[in-house]
Amino acid sequence: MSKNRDLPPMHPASAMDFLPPAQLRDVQFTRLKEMVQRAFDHVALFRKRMDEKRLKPSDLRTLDDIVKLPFTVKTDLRDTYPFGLCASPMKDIVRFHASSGTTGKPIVVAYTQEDLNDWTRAIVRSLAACGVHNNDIIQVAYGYGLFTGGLGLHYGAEALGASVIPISGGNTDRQIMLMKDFGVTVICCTPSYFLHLIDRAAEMGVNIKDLPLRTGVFGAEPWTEDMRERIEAGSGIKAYDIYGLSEIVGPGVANECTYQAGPHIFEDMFYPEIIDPKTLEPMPDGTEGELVLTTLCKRAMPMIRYRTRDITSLEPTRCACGRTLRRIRRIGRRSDDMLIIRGVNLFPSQIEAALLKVEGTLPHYQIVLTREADLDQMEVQVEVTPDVFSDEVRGLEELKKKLVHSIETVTGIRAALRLVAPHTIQRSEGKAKRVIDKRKM
Ligand code: DLL
Repeated sequence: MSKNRDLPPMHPASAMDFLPPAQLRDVQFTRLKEMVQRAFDHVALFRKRMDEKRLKPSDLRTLDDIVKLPFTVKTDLRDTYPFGLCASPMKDIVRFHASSGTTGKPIVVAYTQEDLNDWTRAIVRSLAACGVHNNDIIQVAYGYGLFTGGLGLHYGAEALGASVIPISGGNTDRQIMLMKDFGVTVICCTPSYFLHLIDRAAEMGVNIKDLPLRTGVFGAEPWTEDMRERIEAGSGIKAYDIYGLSEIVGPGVANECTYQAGPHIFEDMFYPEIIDPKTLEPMPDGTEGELVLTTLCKRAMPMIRYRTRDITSLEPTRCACGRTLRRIRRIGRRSDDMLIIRGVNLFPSQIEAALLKVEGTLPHYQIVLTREADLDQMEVQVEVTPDVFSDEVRGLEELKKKLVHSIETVTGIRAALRLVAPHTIQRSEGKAKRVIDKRKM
């Protein structure tokens, strides 16, 4: 089968990608004013922060005044759990998604029907930017459910007119069988999972290079140029970077075009800034700092100056594709301790919360991350109390089961668990070293 590498005509939804800069700023400013007014009128926390700064929505005179507005952070979502940041009445909210919070409770995000339509448009633009079109057969192997990856890509791919296989994550052999039998041309999943798919396919006697698959839309976790090269060399496809986060919408905040030169932010919908994470001062394009995003269209849950914790920079130059949208440099690290394991976000404090729910352990634990066959593995080592340690094997097995269950309930991840004797885990003089990350990309 030949791979159709011809680029399709531009999708109408992509027209916004090419707005002249002055026009883009007009759109952004108009939308920003509406967004700020909406948050001020309906979100108590935002109004309180504006009042503390003695600011009113009418104080926004130009787009640059955005820097006067207060920041929003992840703990704001935790503190107002579950619906405290909603700006729409429940009758207008049609969907929730959720992502890991820093402790036992997730953070919740809400969408009106219009929000979902906007998100779908962002995904259509994302897919169209990397040459995906209505003749494509798209395997959506991001998780479906509370995670935004599966459903986000799903509706966008359908709206593009492509044929969607909503297979969700996991079940690798079946993924490979369908990819082959259905003649899948585009796959959406985490980059590490795709590397695993390549290896598993080889074990099954399937060479992905012989299949019609030509494009991968990869994101939800950090990856590198080296990984892109490995993926492309190992599978013969083009690998594109898709970026997003639940708090802002999910996937589709930014996506690479066929030049593969960093994801373009859909700036008419999501206003980007880079700040110094220590001083919180704005930084110019080209300098590395923390990405801050403001939603310009969201109704159910507007996010004003949300600190993503993702470290990147805004490319100072225009992309050769002609899009006026700025690009972010690949996101390699975060300014907080959030880990991403097989695309699932995890804070070490969640593990602590899960362990503390179970009697018999000491508050000394370590999370060891490794990568086997391109898949992340997590082992939690935890010290048990001396009396438990001298208990029979059956008692220890019972405790282990309870801990694994507790971790799974809090984080959604099934970890390997090792009970260790009191005082086995190395003590640190300063901050406890909770995570040993042996994964290499
Ligand atoms: O991961 C949304 C998503 C789904 C993006 C599918 C792309 C594809 P969260 O679970 O809220 O949302 O995690 C968001 O994941 O702040 C980044 O730290 C990281 N992340 C997402 N995409 C990328 C990427 C989804 N392309 C957090 N490169 C973000 C690096 C990424 N990190």
